[in-house]
Amino acid sequence: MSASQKSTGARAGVVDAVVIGAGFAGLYTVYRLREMGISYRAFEQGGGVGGTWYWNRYPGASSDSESWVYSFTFSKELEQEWTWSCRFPEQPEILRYLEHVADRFDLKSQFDFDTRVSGATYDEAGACWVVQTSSGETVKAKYLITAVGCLSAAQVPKIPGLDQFKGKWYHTGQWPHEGVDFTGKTVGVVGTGSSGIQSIPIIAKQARHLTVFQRTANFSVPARNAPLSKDRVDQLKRDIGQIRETCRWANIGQPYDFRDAEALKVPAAERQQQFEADWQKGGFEWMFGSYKDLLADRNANELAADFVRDKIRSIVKNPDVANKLIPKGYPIGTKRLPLDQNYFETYNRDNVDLVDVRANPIEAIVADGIRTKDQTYKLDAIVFATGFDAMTGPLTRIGIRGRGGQKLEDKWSHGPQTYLGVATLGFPNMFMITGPGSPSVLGNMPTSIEQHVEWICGCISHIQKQGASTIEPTQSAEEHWGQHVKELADATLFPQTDSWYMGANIPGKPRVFLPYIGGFGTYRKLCNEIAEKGYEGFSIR
Ligand code: N01
Repeated sequence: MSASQKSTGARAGVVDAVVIGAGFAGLYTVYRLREMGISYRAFEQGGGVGGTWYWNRYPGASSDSESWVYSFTFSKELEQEWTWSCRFPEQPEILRYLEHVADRFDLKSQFDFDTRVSGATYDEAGACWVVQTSSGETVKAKYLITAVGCLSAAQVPKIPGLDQFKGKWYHTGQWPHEGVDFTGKTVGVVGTGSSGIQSIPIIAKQARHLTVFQRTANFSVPARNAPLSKDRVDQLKRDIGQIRETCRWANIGQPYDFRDAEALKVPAAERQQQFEADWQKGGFEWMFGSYKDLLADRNANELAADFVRDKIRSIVKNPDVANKLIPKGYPIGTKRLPLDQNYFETYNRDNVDLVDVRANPIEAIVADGIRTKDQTYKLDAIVFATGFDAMTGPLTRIGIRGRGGQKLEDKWSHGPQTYLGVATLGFPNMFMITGPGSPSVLGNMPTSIEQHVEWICGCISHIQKQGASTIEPTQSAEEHWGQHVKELADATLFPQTDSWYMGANIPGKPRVFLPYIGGFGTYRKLCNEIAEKGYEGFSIR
C-alpha cells in the first residue's frame, strides 16, 4: 500500500483508528490494522521509525534482552532472514532492524513523521476521537491507539542554573543524532540507572575526565555481551519457535523463569555456587532465573544483594570508592536491574571520579559546571542520565480528554486507573499498548507489545462485527483490577523502594506501583479468558 492509500475507505479527515507512535508497538499495530482492512492514520513525532531506539542514541545504549527474543515474532520469514550480530544488540543495530521491518512490510509510508499528536478529545455526540496534530491537522477516529512507549517522557531534573551553563548538556533519552564527541572534554554524568551504567564506561574512555554524580548506588549485573557465532545463529534459528513459545508464557517474557527452589532453603555453599555460575552466564537470568523467593523475602534478597556487594568490593580497587558504590537500604531488583559492560571496573580508571550527591548534594548548575554543597566541579559537558516520567508520563503529556472533557492527568491524579492496563473508564475506544497496570516494563518489551497489539486488534474486530460504537471498562472491573495490581505488588519487595516503578523519581507523582507483576504468562491467559467471555469487564454499546 502506498502513502496515498493509507486512508483508503475513509472520508477525508475521518478514519477508523488513529495510532500514535512508530516504535515496536506502533509498527506492529499498523501492520495488523492494515491486514484487518481498518482505515487509520498513524503519527510519529520523530523523523523516523524506532521509538526508544530512535531517541536513545547515547553511547553504549543497548538492549538488556537477548537479541533473539528482543524482536518480532509475527513473521516466520522475518525471523529467519534477520541475523543478529551479538547477544545484546546495540542501539544502531536495533534501529537498523526496525528500519528493515518497516521497509520489508512497507510500513514507513503509513506514518506521518515529524508530527506530534498535540491533543485528543472524545466527542460524545459524534462517538469519535478528535485528534489534533502539530501540523495543524484534525483527524476524527473511532479508535485511539497509543503506542507511545513506557519510558519516553524524558526527565531533566529542575536544578537551578541550568540555563546559565556555558557548556553543552544532554539527556540520554534525547541524544543528538549526529553523536557527541567527548574527546578531550571534562564531562559530568548525573544518574546511575541503566542509561548511566551503560554510557559511563564508554564516556570514560573518550573524555579527558569524567565525574559521575551518584544519588543512589545501584546494583548491576554483567551483561557478558559477545558476538554470535555462525553455529549459535543456526541453532537459534532452528530453535526459535520453542524459544518464543517459552517467552510467551514465562514470568518476564524471557526464555527462563524462576527456579522452583528458595534461596533460604538451600545450603549456603550450594547457593553461592549457583549465584556464581549464573553471574558467569551474565544477563537478567542471574536474578529472574534464580531462586523464587528473591523478590518476595527480604532475607533471601539480602543473600543475593550481599553476593553483588562482594563482587563490587572485589572489582573496585579503592575501598572508599567501592564503599560509595555499594548499594544499601533497598532490596536488589526492586529498582530496574541494569546490565553492564565493565561499569564497576570503570571506577579504577585515573580519569574517573565519583561524587555521592546524597552526602554532598547538587546545589546549582553554574556557568562552568556543577556546584555541590562542598565544591564546584568544572565541566565542559553534562549528561543527564536521569530517567523518565515512566508509564503514565508518555500518556498524560499528550493532552487526552475523555467523556465530559475530563483530562487523563486529572483522572489519574492519585495514580493510574486502568483495566488490564489497556483501557480506562471515561475514555471510550482508547487502547493503550503496554499501559500502566500491564506487565510491560517488567520483562521483554516486544513480547508484551505483540500480546497487547493482538489482543487490541481482536477486540476491535469484535466491536466491528457487533456493529457496536463504544467499548470501555466498567467501574467495578477497573476498581477490581487496580486492587489486584496493588495486592500483587504488595506481596513483593518492590513497594519498599523509591523507584520509577513506584513513580518515586518524579516530584509530586503519586506513589503507586505502576506495572502488573503477576507474570506475563498469567496475564496473557487472563486476557484470553476475558476475550473468550465476550470481553468481560467491558461495557460494549
Ligand atoms: O533512568 P533511571 P534510566 N540528582 O530512572 C538519578 C530503561 N532502559 O534512564 O536512584 C541526582 O533508572 C537517579 O537517582 P535515584 C530501563 O527500564 C533500558 O537510567 O532516583 N540524580 C538514578 O540514578 C531503565 O530502568 C535500557 O536516587 C538524579 C538516575 O538518575 C529505565 O529505562 C537502557 C536526579 C535515573 O535512573 C530508566 O533508566 C536504558 C537528581 N535530581 C534504560 N534525578 C535497555 O534495556 C534522577 N537522578 C537498553
